[in-house]
Amino acid sequence: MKLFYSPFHSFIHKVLVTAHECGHWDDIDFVPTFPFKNLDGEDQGDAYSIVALNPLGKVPTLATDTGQVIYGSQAICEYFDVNSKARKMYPAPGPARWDAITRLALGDTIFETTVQMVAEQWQEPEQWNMRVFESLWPKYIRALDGLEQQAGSWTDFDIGHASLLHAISYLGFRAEFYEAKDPIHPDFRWRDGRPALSDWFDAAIERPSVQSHYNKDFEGDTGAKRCQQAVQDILALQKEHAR
Ligand SMILES: N[C@@H](CCC(=O)N[C@@H](CS)C(=O)NCC(=O)O)C(=O)O
Repeated sequence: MKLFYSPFHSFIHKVLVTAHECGHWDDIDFVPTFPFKNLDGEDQGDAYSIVALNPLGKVPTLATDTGQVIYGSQAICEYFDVNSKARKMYPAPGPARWDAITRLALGDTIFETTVQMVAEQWQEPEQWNMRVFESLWPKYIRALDGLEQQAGSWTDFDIGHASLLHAISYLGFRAEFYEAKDPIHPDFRWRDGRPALSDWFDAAIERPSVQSHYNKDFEGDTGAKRCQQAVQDILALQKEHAR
């Protein structure tokens, strides 16, 4: 199967963690895809476009060995889990599951809205929509403070935890390494005042599924031609399986 994704490993990817935990890592052909290069249009045009597979043009997008396309990180994680060759990331129906998928929703929303803040700051400061920052920060602070209360009791590692690693690592990355400082919390450090969450994070990132990619450079071909060849391969596979 092929996974179209941004090979940007300065933060943790929930889909990569889940692929690894469920024993699919070695079955995946990772296809570097940079969807935002399609938007700036400067040097890439639509070179990394995957709209022939996914109308949203978003990563992550998975294509199975029969050419079936699955997109949306939640759908991909569920596919990996249902077909797991190792452990399960989604607990059986019951309170533990609702808790896990609620944390999944929380982490995913924090990640996606943090991307929204980053995109806001691609513009000149005078064009930033302050409402974006003003509305999001109270949510993050409430969420992180709530997680601090829970973190000490987490013993398992489920899909909700993978999503939280994704969200928190990206929040931290944005705060520490992005050039444009946040207009409300310019020196934000998620660890401050949250020792239990911080300890949990440090232990969780030792998992092989996180070490598989976190802070490690992608070592394959990241070129647009490779991406387009992979798109063509999937389209050909789909024709073959439609016969
Ligand atoms: N809900 C989607 C969100 C994925 C998403 O927003 N991907 C971004 C990169 S982080 C993207 O591909 N953006 C390109 C675009 O919006 O055109 C998921 O969880 O997979």
